Amino acid sequence: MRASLAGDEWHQRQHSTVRTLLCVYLFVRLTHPIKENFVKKRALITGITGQDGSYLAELLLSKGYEVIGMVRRTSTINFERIKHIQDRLTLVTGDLLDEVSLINLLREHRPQELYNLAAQSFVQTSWAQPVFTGETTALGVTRVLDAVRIVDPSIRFYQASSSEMFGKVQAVPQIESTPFYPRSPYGVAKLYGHWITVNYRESYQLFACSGILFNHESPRRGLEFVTRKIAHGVARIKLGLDSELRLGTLDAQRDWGFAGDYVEAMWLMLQQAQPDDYVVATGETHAVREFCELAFGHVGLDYREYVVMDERFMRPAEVDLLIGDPAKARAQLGWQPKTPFPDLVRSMVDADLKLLKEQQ
Ligand code: NAP
Ligand code: G4F
Repeated sequence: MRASLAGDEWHQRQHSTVRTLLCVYLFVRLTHPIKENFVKKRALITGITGQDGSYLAELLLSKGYEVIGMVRRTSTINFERIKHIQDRLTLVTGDLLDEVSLINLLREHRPQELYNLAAQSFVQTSWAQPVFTGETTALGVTRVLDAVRIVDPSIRFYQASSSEMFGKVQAVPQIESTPFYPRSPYGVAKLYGHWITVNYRESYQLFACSGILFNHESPRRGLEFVTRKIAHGVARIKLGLDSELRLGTLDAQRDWGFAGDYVEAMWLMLQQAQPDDYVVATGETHAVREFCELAFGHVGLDYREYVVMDERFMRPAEVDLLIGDPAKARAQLGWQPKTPFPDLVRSMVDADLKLLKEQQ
């Protein structure tokens, strides 16, 4: 009887100790939440000063990421597209041509995600500078991947691949398994970047994804690309600053989407359980001529009165037709484009009209 009472007392004491410890634990958890809950995810973007880099940086900031942007040294600073968010970014110097700079950046900043958007991205220039294009757009990808492998193979990696890899059309619409047939030094370089991404995934088990993105545009597009060239040209003609717009072929067809929609697909790829490759497109195609028709039409003009064909803008080999099927991205990432083609065209013309009026 005495032994059983002592046993009861012992149990009661045990319960009370457990209760006290539980209360202390709950108090500490409530007043000092675990640090991990507050640790921001950190992402590194190469090519942050470009069109896509600026939209991706905005997206990641809105999701609470700490964003590190890699910029290359230039004689004049070129932060036009990111100046509105610059105080929320950490900008660091590095170059795709210099692997040491990439290794040092990863060692110092320890990102969990890396978006490799930097490239010599203008197709026409790739014929004039094929070696430079290969160094940057092809070998640059190996340098970044190798830096990841050396410093921290757990970093999730996104490679900005391109529908230019499909080149000479082998099937319509193009999907992930459509055979590639690039038609420019740029397309060839991107194809190398795509396969080295797949190879590092399979060789070193890196979480490496290749996003095969079709053309995506915005008011932040570089002035040399045809959509922005047309939007800007239309605005200049409308304001009486120019009387004609000189272009190459009007027959080429592209699957044009809005860049702001496409960066979301990049992010989604790195949030999946497994790394994979995805086509990102609208599923619609339009000729350059249709872009002209809509853009000029938006300000009440007829493109046929202003557009002049100019041999200088013809390419040694052309990609005649691109149209992607984003079914895999829709099914697995839950991604779909939100911006209709006519809205995209009109928004680009309106933005250039506004810009030029502000400059007047
Ligand atoms: P973009 O506006 O031309 O931007 C390219 C970026 O790369 C710029 O920030 C540029 O820096 C940087 N860069 C170039 N060479 C570099 C080097 N050696 N080291 C470090 N940075 C360097 O291109 P985007 O339209 O945003 O496209 C982003 C990526 O997606 C590119 O890789 C492009 O090829 C690919 N892509 C684009 C599309 C599209 O339709 N936009 C479609 C498929 C794939 P600076 O500002 O100093 O020049
Ligand atoms: O706007 P573009 O220069 O884009 P392109 O060559 O399709 O490449 C873009 O999209 C790729 C994805 O497929 C990206 F990987 C690449 O980085 C880049 O962003 O030319 C579009 C079409 C071409 O057929 C071109 O020959 O427009 C035709 N075009 C006709 N006149 C012109 C012009 N292109 C340019 N840039 N300038 C012209 O005067």
